[in-house]
Amino acid sequence: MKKEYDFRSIEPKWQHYWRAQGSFRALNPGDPGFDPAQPKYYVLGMFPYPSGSGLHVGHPLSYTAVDILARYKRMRGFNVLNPIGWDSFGLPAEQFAVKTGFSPQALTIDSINTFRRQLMALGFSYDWEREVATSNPSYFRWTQWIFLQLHRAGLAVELEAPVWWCERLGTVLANEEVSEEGKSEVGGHPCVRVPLKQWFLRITEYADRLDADLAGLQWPEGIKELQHNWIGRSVGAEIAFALEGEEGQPGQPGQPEGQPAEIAVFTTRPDTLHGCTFMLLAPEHPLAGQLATPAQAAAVAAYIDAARRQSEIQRQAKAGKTGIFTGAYCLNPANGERVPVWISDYVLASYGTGAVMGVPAHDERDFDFAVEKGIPIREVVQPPTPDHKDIVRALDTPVGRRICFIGDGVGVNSGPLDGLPTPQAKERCVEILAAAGKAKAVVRYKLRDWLFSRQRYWGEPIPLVHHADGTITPVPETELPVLLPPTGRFEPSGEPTPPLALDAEWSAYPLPGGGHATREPNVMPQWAGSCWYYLRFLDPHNDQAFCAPEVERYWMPVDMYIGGAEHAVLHLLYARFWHKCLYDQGLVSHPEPFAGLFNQGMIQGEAYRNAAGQLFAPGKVRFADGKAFDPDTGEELTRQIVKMSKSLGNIVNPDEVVQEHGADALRLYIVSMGPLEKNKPWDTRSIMGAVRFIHRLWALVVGEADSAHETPSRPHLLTDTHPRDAEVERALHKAIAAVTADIEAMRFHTAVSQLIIFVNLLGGDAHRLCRDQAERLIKLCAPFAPHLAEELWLRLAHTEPLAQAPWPSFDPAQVVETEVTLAVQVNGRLRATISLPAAASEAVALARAREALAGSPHLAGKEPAKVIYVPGKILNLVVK
Ligand code: ANZ
Repeated sequence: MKKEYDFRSIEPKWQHYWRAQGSFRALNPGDPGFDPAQPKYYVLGMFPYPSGSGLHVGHPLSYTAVDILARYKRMRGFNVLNPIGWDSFGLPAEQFAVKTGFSPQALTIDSINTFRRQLMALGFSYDWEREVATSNPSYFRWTQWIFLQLHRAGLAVELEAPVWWCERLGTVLANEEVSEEGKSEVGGHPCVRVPLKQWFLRITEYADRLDADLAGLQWPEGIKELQHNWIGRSVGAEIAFALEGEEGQPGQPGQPEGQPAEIAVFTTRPDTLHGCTFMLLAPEHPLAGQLATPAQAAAVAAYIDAARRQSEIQRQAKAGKTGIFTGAYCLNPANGERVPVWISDYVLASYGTGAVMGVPAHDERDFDFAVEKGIPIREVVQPPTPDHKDIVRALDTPVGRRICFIGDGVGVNSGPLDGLPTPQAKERCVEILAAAGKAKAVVRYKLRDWLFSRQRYWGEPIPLVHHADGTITPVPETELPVLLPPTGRFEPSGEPTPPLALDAEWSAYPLPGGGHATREPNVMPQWAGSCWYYLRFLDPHNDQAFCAPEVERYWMPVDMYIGGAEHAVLHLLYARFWHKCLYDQGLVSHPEPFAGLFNQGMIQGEAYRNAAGQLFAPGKVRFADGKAFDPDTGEELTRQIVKMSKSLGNIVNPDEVVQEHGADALRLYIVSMGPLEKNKPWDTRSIMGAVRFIHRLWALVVGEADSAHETPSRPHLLTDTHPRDAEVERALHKAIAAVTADIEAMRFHTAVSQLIIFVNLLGGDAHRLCRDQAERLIKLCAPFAPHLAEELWLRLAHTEPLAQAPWPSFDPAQVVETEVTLAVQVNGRLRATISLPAAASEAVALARAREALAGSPHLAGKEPAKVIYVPGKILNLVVK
């Protein structure tokens, strides 16, 4: 029989017990036993995408953090909601299905089973009754329902937008399936972007509120800043340039249809209008193809075609600016000058108006373009000093020195704006032009409307129907969910269409009066399901509504949301957007979903390097005396911090760690690695610190007892008669105070050190602990090492589980440092140490020092010439 702690039998025992007892069930208003007086705490870890390869160590880090909070808050008397589910639609399952012939459904179920088993083995206190998966029809029925509410509110619109199309493969591809060079990941075939009708959600309608409401959130400042920049509010003006030959007749009869007589630009620098020496259109601008003069037509068409083959990101990242002159001119509304119209792919069709007034003297991209194309550069804002830091380019040209100054200065060469400082010049310019109907002040956002349709199989079908007359109607709510056809494999059609359109039987939507309409063939993006899952967790089995209103009112908002910083922008912004739409329709009670947010850092990998630079995975290394060696050559190796990667073989599989050391050891180690928010390297050997701590605690409470029998071997812990050690008692109060404060502040690594310090203070002497001290110690450990804590609790002959026991309290009086040790120096040399109250006066300190030094030669009855006293730190006596 084993004499030490046997996590292999004890951990699964408690996992089954908690499950069977429903220890972590959260009660909703209306449930029998629900106590409305209890405060609520909703803690949520970002739910995982159940990939085929199982959990990664990053998952246990954030989920352990969630679990510590959940267990702690439960012990503090909160009604805690700690749910888990699966973000189970997505591209990898579909790609795997196409490759192997398995259905994505079957694959997803397999992956979920693996993830569930792995999370259960870590002892997380989830309410498993609330498990959801976004790919279950009972879930996505409501994703579709919410989409219909957005559609009804006019927030879903159908527009043409480019998709990647690969002629050779005969399919539309996702961005992730196309390389940066515009080749398909499979086979490396060339791809082009072709326009297709797609659905957009009008998130830009909410840009202002998404930006302004960040202020009220308890989120890391860095994440708020990222969202703020992503939304990218910019204040400027829209200015109209008439096309040459069409001045003064916008919208006049006789004008060719659909061709406006002017080009509108968006600018944040209207004050630089007099310095505009060219006009730039995005290749996708409606006028781009129409303006070319006959001489330029072929070159313009070729340029536009080439631009289609590149993504916006590629176009913006390109070194060097390219462009083509259309041969046409427009007129500067400020001074009537002729301005040549160019097309360039550094102008984005989707931002502003898709047209830019080129001001090379004050915009660096325009400067580079003008230099490249030999366009004049005219200074219209004078820098405050000749060597100002905002002068970002300088070039000597045959016609003189030209600079690019992007800062604020004073207007020059600008008629009525001359002499005006930049802020006033901006206002004045818009005022003058607005009076003539040629400009208006506008606010623009970087944020674009959300491209919401995907030409995939493994997603939620968009529940709309297209009719022969071109109208689009929602699928009646009673017909939801719109299910996927049973197979995900379709023969390529040779046309850029979504795969669902190829299933004729599925596509045909029978009309009540006979005949058929066509189902919308696009599916939703993976983001859709995660936009509202935190709401479904509240009421996951409700088949009348996505969530009952009284339940939503009780639990929302989420008090603490924990996940990776990679979701700082898209997921968090999309979820906030949906939530605000639901709020506006009166379907939720609070305008924001996540009151608190915390981003955990990444866990990095380790590797060992030899002199030649070759890297070894930790498993391939021999360790001795705290050093690492190449097992073949004996060469000593140095430790390196690297990314975890399959090729190096240094990916840590949580299953293996649990099998070898147990879930509690993994949990303790993973949160003690360092601050939760920091990136930190996994260190295979350091987990032994956690293992030793567990054994030490076991030995203190149980000793040599046979772990197969639930008997304690520390009889003194079963009675209340064992004497209480005052020093231990004081240290315990300090530990309780510190661990409590650390958990509240999410400093779990220092909380664990407090526990270790306390246990080490006992020096392995179990008899320094009495029963109620052991109990409080076990409770303190419960959030971190719940299996061990639960077992020790049982060994103390408790019949009620620890999971529901109250958190220990501390006496503040015991926590203050009453006595401190003070160094006494004479003429700068340490001569004695004395013990005295921390706040003792100088007179008291001096009297104690005299006592301590009585009879020593250092003071020898002399009166000190000077006394330097820093309470709690030092007493220095200067003796002549
Ligand atoms: C003229 C000008 C002169 C500009 C100058 C800047 C400096 P933010 O602040 O990011 O909103 N711009 C407008 N639409 C564009 C598009 N579709 N693609 C690429 N660039 C575009 O930037 C607004 C500025 O970005 C605008 O102000 C415009 O250039 C450019 F001395 O207009 B500016």
